[in-house]
This record gives sequence, structure tokens and C-alpha cells, in this order.
Amino acid sequence: MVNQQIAQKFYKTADLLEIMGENPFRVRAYRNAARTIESLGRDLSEMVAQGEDLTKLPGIGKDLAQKIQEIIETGTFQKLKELEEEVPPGLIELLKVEGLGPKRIKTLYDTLGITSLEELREAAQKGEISKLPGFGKKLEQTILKGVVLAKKEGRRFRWAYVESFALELVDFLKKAKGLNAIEVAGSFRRKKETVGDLDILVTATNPKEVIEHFVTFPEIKEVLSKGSTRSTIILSSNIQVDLRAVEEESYGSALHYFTGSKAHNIAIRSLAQKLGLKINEYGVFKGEERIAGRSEEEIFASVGLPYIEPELRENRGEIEAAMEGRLPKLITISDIRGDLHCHTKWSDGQYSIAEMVAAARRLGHSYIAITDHSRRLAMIKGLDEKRLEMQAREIEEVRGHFPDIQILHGIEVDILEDGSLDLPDSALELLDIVVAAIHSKFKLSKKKQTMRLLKAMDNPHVNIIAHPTGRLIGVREGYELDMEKVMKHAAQNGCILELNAQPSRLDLNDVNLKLAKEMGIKISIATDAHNMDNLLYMRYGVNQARRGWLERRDVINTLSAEKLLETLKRQ
Ligand code: DGT
Ligand code: CA
Ligand code: CA
Repeated sequence: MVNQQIAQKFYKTADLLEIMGENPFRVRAYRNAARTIESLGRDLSEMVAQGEDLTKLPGIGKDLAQKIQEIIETGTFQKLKELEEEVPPGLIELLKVEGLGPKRIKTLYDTLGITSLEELREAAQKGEISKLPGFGKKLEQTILKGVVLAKKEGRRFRWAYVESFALELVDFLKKAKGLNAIEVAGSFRRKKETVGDLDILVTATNPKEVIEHFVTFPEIKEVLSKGSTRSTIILSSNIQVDLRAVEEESYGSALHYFTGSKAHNIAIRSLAQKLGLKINEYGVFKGEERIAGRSEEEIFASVGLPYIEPELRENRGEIEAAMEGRLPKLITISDIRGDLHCHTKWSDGQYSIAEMVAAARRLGHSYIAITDHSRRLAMIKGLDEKRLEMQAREIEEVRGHFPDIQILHGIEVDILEDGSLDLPDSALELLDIVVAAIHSKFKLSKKKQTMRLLKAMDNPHVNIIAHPTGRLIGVREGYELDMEKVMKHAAQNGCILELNAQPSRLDLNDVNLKLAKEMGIKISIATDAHNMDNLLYMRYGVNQARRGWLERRDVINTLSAEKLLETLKRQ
């Protein structure tokens, strides 16, 4: 539990207390404490572990000190939980709207009985809000805009999460009578790390029947609209789905249009305009005549371009590259030959070395690196020199049972605050591969954090930096880093950067991957598996790699075992 999370809990408690109209002094006490915690230079959990007296901190009395302890020890905060049950959930959502604080939310609730975003929007549109004392026309407009944003925000889902729903829905739709083509377009098709909503495109002999079938999908929470060629639903998982039926002769242009991204579409459209063409979701037109529309290839060809893969369509240089015939030949999952980051029971993994190796072999891998944690990470028993030696002996034994897969003995060594590693070189030099990572002190200044990583890369035994930015999608921003400096250093030292394939990490992100590639840095796409199933995360890593323009030659674990070992030795 990091300070930031504790502070967030206190802020939220203060907000909810205020909405409930509770004692303003208590509200203020929570806010003050949250501010103290936020700006604290030290880890509260460490202070608690060392039995330090928290009441010495400004704004923290005996009561709040106890609450901090409760949060750290149990991971939850009872008081906040009770409040969240007490306050209508719709009111809590209103806090996301710009221009609305808890005080105003209370007024809206007390005077107009507003308890949801939808009711807020209606009241604003009717002009009821501007009539309230202290609100006014301008604020009403701000609120109206804020509602739209708040409705979008928090509605993004990780790609891997959305995938199962998308596939199920496509299977279901395929059972509709007269369905011909079907494709999930939008950000899902571009394999973006998070997806806002699903955009499904179909062609059908009788679109009406497909729509009728669509709205009978069992997992629907709400049907928002249902027309003759369009329908929008919300699934019980809260994912929104747009379905559109189009004509055969427009399918390619509709697919291109609804695949996006918007920025890519706009760039293609202006390219078409220069050629005297008009392009929209119905086709490419020269005057009144439709000259293309049936397939995406046709659309690209009409503006003089080869086919551009959906993952590249972000207007990040793909159109220029296509014009100049230097589009990358994107990596695919079948290029992958092994996995260079996984955990076993020796640290926080769930399976034995033999079990992980067997699972990797079933996936057709030629090699797997066993890289358990080096230290006691929170509750994890890590590897010191002695246990590392014991593990080496077990690996040697397992090798005997698996002659057709290479087992690399490695470690995920912790990078300490000053950039040194928590195992001596004498231990690291005995290993086949060293993966180094930051797991603590996320709040260091940009300068210090950058220096910390550079120093770790200076250790000649370090082959790979794992999850280089430390971000968790939708949960936590990465620590502050001068990415350009980090990459320059990696390029100079021949240090490999990881693309962690965990759906919650996907770290490095697409933009940084492209940058790394341009700087000649090699990437390891690795699952960081903590159990056998996790080895399948490789697919998500490859998706992200494709968005980062990576080709087979950019990725180290596309090499044969022999070549890989050669490369690692030269570090
Ligand atoms: P998302 O759903 O937020 O993850 O992202 P997308 O890319 O799926 O966006 P979405 O669902 O709003 O729209 C689907 C596609 O439709 C989008 O990628 C491009 C196209 N599109 C939407 N609005 C516009 C627009 O105003 N202009 C152009 N050129 N294309 C648009
Ligand atoms: Ca979408
Ligand atoms: Ca959409």
C-alpha cells in the first residue's frame, strides 16, 4: 500500500462525508491528513512496520494514525466502505464532473433530487441548474460538458478483458440468418491497450434480422438504440457495443472508417482530397462516381498506398512510410521462440520449475528463462546467494528431463534506490541471464529515478530492464523517467528493454517501443508469468509490439536458442 493510495482513500472519505452533510471539521481533518501523506518523503508502510509514532506528522492525530494502520494492515478502510454503501453510487459518480465538488453535489441532491449523471444532464439541459443560488449559466454549461466527459471516462477496458466478450458476441452474431461479413473494427481491431467501446460491422442480406438477433444476446444490460441498420447495446460487463450493417459495395470503406484511428482517417481523407477524390464511410468518389469501397485494399490503392495494418493506423508516420515503401513487416506470434521472464515457487510463482518448463515446451518454445525475484519483496521470499545456488542445482536436474528445450537460469534482480543491485556481481556472473527491475521507491524525482536506471544498466551483467516504466494500466502512472536518456543509455550499452506482456502492464508502451526501435534497441517480449497460463500472455505482448512497429529482427526472443545465448554473452 503506497502513500498515494492511502491519501486517495482519505480524500474520497472527505468527499463522501461532505456529500452526506457531516461535520465540516471532520471533513477538513481527512483532507489535511491526505495532503500530509501525499507530500510525505517516506513510505508510511515502512514507518508503521518500524513502529514509528505517526501522530508526530502534521494533521495526524491518534484516530487518523489508527486508520492509517488499519489501511496498511488490512488493505481496506472500513469507514470508507460504509460510506460507499450509504451514499447513492450515482452521487459518487458526479464527483467526476468538472465544476462539481461535494458541496455542490449536496445542493443538487437536496434541491433537485439529482442522484445520477443522467439526471444531472437533464436538469442542465432544462436550465434548472443555473437557477440555483451560486450556480449560474456558465457553470451549467461547464457541467453539461463535464457530464459527457465523465460518462466516457472510466469506461475504458483493457484489450485482453474486452477480447473474450468480443469473440463471444461475434460467435453469437454469426448465427443470425443472412449474415455475410463480420468484423470488430475500432480500437479493438487496432489492438490498442485499452478499448472504449466495440464497433462491429456486418454485411447481411437482411440487416433487420441481424439487428433483431443482436439485441437478444443473453448478456445485455441495456439496449440503447435499435434501428434498421444500427443498434447500440450495453453488455452486463458495462462494455458498450455499436453494431452497424452496411452495403457490400461500402464494406471496405466502412471497415476502414470505423477502424480508425480518427487521426489516421483524417490524414487519408486529406490525401484523397489532394488527388481530387472524396472519401467517406460509403466509398471513394470521383465526382458522383464510386471508384472504390468493397475492400480496404481498394481504399488504400485509390490513394496510391499499399495496405496498412490496423495496428499502425494512428497517424504516427504510417502514411509517409507507406508512400515511401518502407512499412515495417510486423512481428507475429509465430516468430516468438521463447520467454525470458517467468517465476516459480522459488519466489512468488505458483508452480515448480519443471512445471513451468513443461508448459513452455507445450507452447512450442525452444527456451525459457527462469527469473525469480532476488529479494524479500513485501511478503515474497526471494533468492539470496545461497538459495540461488540451490536453484541452480534444481535447474541442472530439470534440464536432464527436458532435452528439447533450453532452460536458462536467470534472475529478476531488484534495482535498489541508488541504482545498485541487491545481489553481488559474483552471484550474477554465474547466471545465464539477468533481468533487472524497479519494485520500490516509485516516487523518486525524475532525475534520481533516471540515474537509478542508468546505473543499473551500467552493470555489465544486466541483460534486460524489465517493465521499464512501472506503470499499471488504469491504476498507476509509471514512475517519472527521462525516457530519452534511458533509451540512449540502453542503446550505448547494448542493454535490452522488456516489453512486459501482462495485460495490466504492456510496458513499454507503443510510442516508446517505436522510439526504442528507431534507436536500435533490442526488445524482449516477455510474459512475466507467475503461473503456467500466464505464458499465454505472449499474444498481448505481440499485439503491443505490432503497435510499436516492431519487426522480427527487433525482438530478441525471436532468435534461436544458440543465437540468443551468443547475444547475451556479448553483453
Ligand atoms: P475507443 O472506442 O475510444 O477505444 O476508440 P475508437 O478508435 O474505437 O473510437 P470510436 O469508437 O469513437 O470510433 C470508431 C472509429 O470511427 C474511430 O476509430 C474512427 C472513426 N471515427 C469516429 N469519429 C470520427 C470522426 O469524427 N472523424 C473521422 N474521420 N473518423 C471518426
Ligand atoms: Ca470503439
Ligand atoms: Ca464507437
